[in-house]
Amino acid sequence: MNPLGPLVSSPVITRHPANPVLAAAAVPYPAALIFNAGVCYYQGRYVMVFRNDYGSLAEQKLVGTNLGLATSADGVEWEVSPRPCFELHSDEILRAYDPRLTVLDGRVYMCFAVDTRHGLRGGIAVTDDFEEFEVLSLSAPDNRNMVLFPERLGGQYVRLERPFPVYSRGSGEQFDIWISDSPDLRYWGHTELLLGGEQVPFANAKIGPGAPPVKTAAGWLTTFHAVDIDPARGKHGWEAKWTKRYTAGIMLLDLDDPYRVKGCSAAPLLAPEAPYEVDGGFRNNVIFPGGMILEPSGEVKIYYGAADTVECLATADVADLIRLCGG
Ligand code: BMA
Repeated sequence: MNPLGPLVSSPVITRHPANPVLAAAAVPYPAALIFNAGVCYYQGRYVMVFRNDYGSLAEQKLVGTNLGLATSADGVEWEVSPRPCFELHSDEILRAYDPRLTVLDGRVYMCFAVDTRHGLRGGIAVTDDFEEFEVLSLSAPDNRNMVLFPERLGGQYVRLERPFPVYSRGSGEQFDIWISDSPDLRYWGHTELLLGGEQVPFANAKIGPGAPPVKTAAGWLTTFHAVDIDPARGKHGWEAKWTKRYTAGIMLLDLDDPYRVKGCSAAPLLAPEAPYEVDGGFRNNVIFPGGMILEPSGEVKIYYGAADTVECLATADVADLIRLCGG
């Protein structure tokens, strides 16, 4: 694979001056890394479910993962609930992480990744109050980064996902974004390739879905993450060697037929540049977008985990994002 060299963020994006908008210090229970959150607007409040890898920041040691809950009146200042809201653990299931939230028919659906002893699975749960969650389905391994559309299309629920076809795609991590539909959120099929990693000029390895799509007149707008690997990269975080960089891209899917990509940004929407993205984190150079809210004003709030350590916010104008996708 060819190293890609420096990548910069699109001029249409503005990092919020309050970044990081959420970090471990604001969490009233054991917490170390707060990142890769799902965000939605529900019953008059912004709601965030965030990943909490707990342990010790000072000792650079992690012992477990749960999901925490935070709410906000403005999407910038967050108040964290006193207890974590979701955790999966059994003899088979090691942990659930990387939540994404979709409001659909007045309920909140949460997609999440699950590490199990026999592979990585994508889960879907539903809640009305962020206290009780009903797990509706867990995919076959290996699959994760699932995001659910906020509407049924042609009567079907639709999700984006990212399976890991190791055996057939050769060595390395050449993984792509796929799309499936379902009559009931439990049984998924009609699976097709949506976007191949080779179509993204700022990836030389895997890509995967980001935040659940938002509806615009031009189409479904959705972020994705793109990974490039440079074997020459050395220590960029806690580990001895971290050769990956994660950037965020944006694409537009056809409104009636989301199996059709209308356009995709040719350059990153967000590339790691700010201090909290490139320095002092668990894994530096990681931008992992998991939440996207379209405001009535046309402002788009994009929430992303930075350096696998803190949660951040960037904004852009919806018309600019559509233009980046060639729309
Ligand atoms: C991916 C996932 C994400 C994480 C990213 C960078 O494979 O594990 O949760 O943010 O790697 O470490």
